[in-house]
Amino acid sequence: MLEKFSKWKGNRSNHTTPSHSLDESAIPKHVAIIMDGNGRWAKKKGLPRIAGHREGMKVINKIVRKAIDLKIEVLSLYAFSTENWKRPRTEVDYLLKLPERFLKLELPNLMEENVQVRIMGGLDTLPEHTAKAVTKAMEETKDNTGLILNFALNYGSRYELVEAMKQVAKEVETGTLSSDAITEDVISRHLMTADLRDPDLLIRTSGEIRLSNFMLWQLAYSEFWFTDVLWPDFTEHHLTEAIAVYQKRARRYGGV
Ligand code: V07
Repeated sequence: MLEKFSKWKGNRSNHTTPSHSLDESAIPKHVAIIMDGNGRWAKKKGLPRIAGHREGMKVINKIVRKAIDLKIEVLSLYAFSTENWKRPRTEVDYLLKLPERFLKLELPNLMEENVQVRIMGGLDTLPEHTAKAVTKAMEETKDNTGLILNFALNYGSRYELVEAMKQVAKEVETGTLSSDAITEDVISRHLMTADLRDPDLLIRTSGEIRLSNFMLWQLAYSEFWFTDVLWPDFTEHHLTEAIAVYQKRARRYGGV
């Protein structure tokens, strides 16, 4: 029981970890974040949910800057899930304007900082204005060699797996692949993260302890860090703390 509690101790957010206490040789290369708690943040302040989403968008810049500082290679952010379509129409409409808004403000800075923007998720069922804005960002930044900023937009992991299985089945059907040759690697290479390494660290804010259909296959061996902090209140210090906890665990279990 004591062991159980000591494991959870590391999850408490005191945001006191200074980044200089991190081991620079053991920074997670791929960090994935479920940015949860925007609506709750707004409710607590007596504001409409969309005010929480807007505030949550502002946090992304700070975290991207910090990820660059720390030399994280890939930052995956869960922006919009396939389940999010079930939200009220006005909220969905607002959410799907955020990619354009974000990119209008930030694309020049992201270019400046050599960031490569990627999207994983179904672009075909998004409003045209959203799909256009993100496609433009991907094209403009495709040759950048710095941080890969990978937005999960209209993404669902089971859907991703179904699509991958369909492609694999097609290759078997047409004879380009034998069913005996299907390996974990073959499946991985048919996912939307085909050329990305698996996340080393998953962060979820706002106190929910579940994956909600996010990168189920890719997170098989990742460390998880959960915090009660709501996404609009998340700072670079929380990211540092999550990485400090990740490093302690990696030392304990030997090898990253
Ligand atoms: C969204 C702000 C962050 C908190 C979580 C929900 C609301 C940035 C983007 C985005 C997406 C693609 C892209 C550039 C930016 C975004 C949605 C929601 C749907 F290429 N924030 N953000 N997209 N929120």
